Amino acid sequence: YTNLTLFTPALTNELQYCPPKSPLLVGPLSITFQNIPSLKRILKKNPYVKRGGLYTPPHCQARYKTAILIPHRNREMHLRHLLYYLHPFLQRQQLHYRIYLIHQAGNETFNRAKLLNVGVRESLKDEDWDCLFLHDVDLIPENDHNLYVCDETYPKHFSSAMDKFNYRLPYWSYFGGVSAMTPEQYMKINGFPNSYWGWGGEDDDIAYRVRYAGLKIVRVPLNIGHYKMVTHNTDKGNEENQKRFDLLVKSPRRWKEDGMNSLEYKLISKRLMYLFTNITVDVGAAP
Ligand code: UDH
Ligand code: NGS
Repeated sequence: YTNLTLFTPALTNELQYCPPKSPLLVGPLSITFQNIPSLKRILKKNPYVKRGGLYTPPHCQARYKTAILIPHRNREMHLRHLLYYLHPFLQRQQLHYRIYLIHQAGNETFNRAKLLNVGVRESLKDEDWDCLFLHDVDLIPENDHNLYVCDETYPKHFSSAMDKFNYRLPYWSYFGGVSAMTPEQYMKINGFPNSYWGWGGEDDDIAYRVRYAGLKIVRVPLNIGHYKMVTHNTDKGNEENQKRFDLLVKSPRRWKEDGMNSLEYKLISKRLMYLFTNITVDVGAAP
């Protein structure tokens, strides 16, 4: 009698877990960049996405909670392409998810890795995410069997086959583009280095950190990890970092001091936009 009264209401209110494999997946997708979709059109196609770019499957209890962190400045058109494809993609995977844009304020040199550290710190204030996706704005996944879920044990590289590299890795230790870690894995490598200003090298440094921390990189198989890149010109304010080779040499000595444990920034705003959460941050400037 006691058991019944205690458990019956809960049973009727609680949704069942989503199936281990989503029945909504379709496999390879056709991605085109001919028209830039308007935000209004993207909104209309995604009526269940809540403010802040948050989604919870309506008919079942999601098995995973994934935060997508996108470093950003001056790439609004790329963002529209990405949101247009990524929202439906993640919904077909029946994930509980939220898309965060980490926007670098001002005109100082761009710092991708530090923006991602900020994204991790800020997004974990909202929820205990199972998985943190570190996602370039110009990469669109081309197959929805590429599940946006972390590997329980190791950092995972997702963009293993990008069109611009002829659907292969550019080199075997490549860790750029799209990767994902559990918060625990991210803290174990002390996050990303804060000291790479401008283009290049930070992703290689992260790959090194994974090894220093006694972990390794696992990858999505090449036939599934297909990504199409929106082509673009070189960005202003993200010129090649001349110090990157020097920083990479010093990486084994620096990784424990430069990362999440030394992260400093000024949060300017956190706004719940219709299709994403916009975290605007002053990350400072290169010394
Ligand atoms: N990003 C911005 N704004 C910028 C620069 C970078 O939003 O001004 C973000 C964006 O999410 C981008 C990511 O940082 O996808 C990585 O930028 P990237 O320039 O390193 O990589 P991407 O693949 O371009 O976009 C490669 C340009 C090749 C430059 C070659 C220099 N030798
Ligand atoms: C390597 C860079 C990486 C970069 C990769 C692909 O050389 O940061 O090329 O670049 N490493 C160094 O510069 C040390 S790409 O073809 O996407 O422009 O991610």
